[in-house]
Amino acid sequence: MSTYLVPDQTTSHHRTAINGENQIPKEEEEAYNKLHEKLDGILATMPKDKGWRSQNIFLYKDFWLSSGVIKGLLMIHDYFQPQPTDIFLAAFMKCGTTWLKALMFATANRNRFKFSDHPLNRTGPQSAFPFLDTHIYLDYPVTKFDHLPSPRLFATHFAHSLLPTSMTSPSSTAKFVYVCRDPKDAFISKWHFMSKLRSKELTPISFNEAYDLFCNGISEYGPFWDHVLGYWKASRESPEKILFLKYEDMKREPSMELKKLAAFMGMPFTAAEEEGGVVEEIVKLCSFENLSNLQVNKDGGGAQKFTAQVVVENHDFFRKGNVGDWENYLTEEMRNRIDSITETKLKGSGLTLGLTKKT
Ligand code: PAP
Repeated sequence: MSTYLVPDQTTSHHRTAINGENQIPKEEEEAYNKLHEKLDGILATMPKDKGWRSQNIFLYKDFWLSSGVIKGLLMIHDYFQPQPTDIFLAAFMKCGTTWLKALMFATANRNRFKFSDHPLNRTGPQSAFPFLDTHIYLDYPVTKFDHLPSPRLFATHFAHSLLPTSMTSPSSTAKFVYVCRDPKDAFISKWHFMSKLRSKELTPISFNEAYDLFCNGISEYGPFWDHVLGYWKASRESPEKILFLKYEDMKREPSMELKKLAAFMGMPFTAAEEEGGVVEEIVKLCSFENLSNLQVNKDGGGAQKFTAQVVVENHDFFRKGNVGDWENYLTEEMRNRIDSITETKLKGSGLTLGLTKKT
């Protein structure tokens, strides 16, 4: 079974068919096979470039994606049925998904679990709710997510424009929480992470090469700036549908940002909860210090299966958790290049990102 449900949450059967265990409906299997043919056809015609983890990534509708997540995207379009109460956590890679996963899960379930014996402390945030991009197909042939409690929570790295309008249109009541980060820190974090995941059969990707690719927008789910701008513009148009957060603000004022998050999710903290210290309890539970020291997040403590080939140790989602670590890696020239791309790309949007010194 997939590991995305915290054990206490529900143990009920949450997929339609599992190899051999259940009968896979014939039509579903045929549709799945057709989708694979479609994927092969699409990949054969798409521009490709160097992947950071795998050999190649493909330019699909203006964003660079691995073949695995393109399959996930096609499936989201073909099979995923959003519910009006769904809340999606969206982010470019390495911008705060792990942290927000913990915060959103703890906030949504704050009346179900005791902080002294919280399931997040046993399972870690990765298992709290599904990563839509790959969990949609992890349970062969298609996961329907029927048994997730309401509101269903999902994470995705897909750009706003790639997702189906059933999820993104302002008329759908499903919500998005988007978290972004200084691109310099996102780059450093991504280089460390992807270097670990990179297939040992491929030559390692050097720091300078990754830097150039990143600046040119070529990295999984990139270009970074287009990703951020898509959600930023949508959040300006429909602030009730998309909450736009910054990692740096959350580091500076976690309680304030958490209150914003809870109100947006439709679950504002009551005066009694605030007086009772619930906000601080959640901040503490979800802090880098607490989560990174859990047994399940230590080296060898547990892992997440994203595809048949990609299994990531929980430990690898925690590195330093700081703002401004880029200063330890980038030369003045490198920093200026990223900052000037950011300035040019975001010009006139009303958004600023990462142009200030370390906080
Ligand atoms: P993902 O894209 O693979 O899901 P994501 O969780 O978005 O990764 O980002 C990981 C970054 O968040 C890491 O940053 P670093 O490499 O600069 O250290 C990780 O350390 C950091 N991180 C993980 N959990 C927390 C947390 N609870 N608080 C603050 N930062 C965190």
